[in-house]
Amino acid sequence: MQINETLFREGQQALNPKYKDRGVVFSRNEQLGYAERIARAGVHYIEIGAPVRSPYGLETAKQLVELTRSTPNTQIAVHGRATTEDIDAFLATGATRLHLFRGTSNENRNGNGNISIEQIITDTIRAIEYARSKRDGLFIRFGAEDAFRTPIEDLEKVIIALAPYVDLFSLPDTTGRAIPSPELKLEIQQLSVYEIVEYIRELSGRGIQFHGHNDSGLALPNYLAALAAGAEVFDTSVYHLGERNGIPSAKDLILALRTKNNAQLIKLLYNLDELHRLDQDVAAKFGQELPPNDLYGQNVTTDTSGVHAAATLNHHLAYDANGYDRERQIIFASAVTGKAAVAYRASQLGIIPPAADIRQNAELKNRVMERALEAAMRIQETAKIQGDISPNEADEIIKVSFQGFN
Ligand code: HCA
Ligand code: CU
Repeated sequence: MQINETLFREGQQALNPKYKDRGVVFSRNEQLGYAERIARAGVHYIEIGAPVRSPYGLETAKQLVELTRSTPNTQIAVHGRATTEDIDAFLATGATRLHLFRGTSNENRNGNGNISIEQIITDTIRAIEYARSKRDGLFIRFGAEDAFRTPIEDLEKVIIALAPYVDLFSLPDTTGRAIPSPELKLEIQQLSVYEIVEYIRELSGRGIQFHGHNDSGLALPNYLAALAAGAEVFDTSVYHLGERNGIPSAKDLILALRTKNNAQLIKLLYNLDELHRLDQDVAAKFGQELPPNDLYGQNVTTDTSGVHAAATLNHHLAYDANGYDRERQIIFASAVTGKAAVAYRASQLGIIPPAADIRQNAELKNRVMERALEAAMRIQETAKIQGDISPNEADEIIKVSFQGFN
């Protein structure tokens, strides 16, 4: 599996999260800084838009290409249309990986000048031949934009005609309405990611790239379906930035794929902490914080309810199927605090013996739990009455409840 990070291409098509009346822009310095970190985190390709008629953009692109000369596992890919203008801009950057795209669905073709499928094929072949005549050793990919709303006969025509000319096909779910697998069809004519990826891979004999927008909240399941069907390259964008509600970040994709069995391998290949920091830093550029329920946020390793906290204190993986490599946090100031969390906190505060000692002494344990239950109930009640409770208030309740305990 390889990751194609599209922050500087798809990401710059996003609405600016801070001002909401303008687009996202990354300066040259920001791009160089982020690119270096993206490469270090284990990402394979960084996609940029073809710098057409932009001397400044061209210089930025050249510097990005230059930067990736010292990152052997990461290359710059240039995204562009099948026009001489875009191909020339691509060639000028010095990059060797070209990501061509063209809308193939009826909706998309209607919106883009009613171009025919035949015309798309002719233009693309001409552009590829032109690019290859100018430089050897190019890696060329074609993306059938809006692939999942493209009638299958049209998609077949494009794929069969272009297969001899390209190294890779991308199947983007541009409008985010694809479903992962055929059993999940809501309408007869809906095409699932699994079916299309598998079919086009076999038909073309080429590798498949997948790019899934999250309009229906199905982006990650769709990525998993594409992987299961044999896709090899997956598009991501830091902080999900992209048209509308964007595409998954590399961190989210990796977390969706991570299991107990492959966690070690993933750790070797990717730096999740760095990918998380990238999400955080790009969010911060727009004055935002990652949402509290971010897939790698603080919340995912906390336990709050009495049942959860008690189980986690007994076994640290009781509520962790993801193998997060960090210490879990027990929340003891809440409306659902239980006695185990309170006892744990009381030990931390030093007002009762350490947990290990209590565990070995049944009589002591009973007495601790009696008081802890009383404290937990008072914490819950206070939280409900006030509509909130701070850790300090909970600590006070715990201290009072254990007064005179020995
Ligand atoms: C877009 C195009 C794209 C292209 C993806 C690709 C999409 O919306 O501008 O070329 O692989 O979602 O189809 O991002
Ligand atoms: Cu897109």
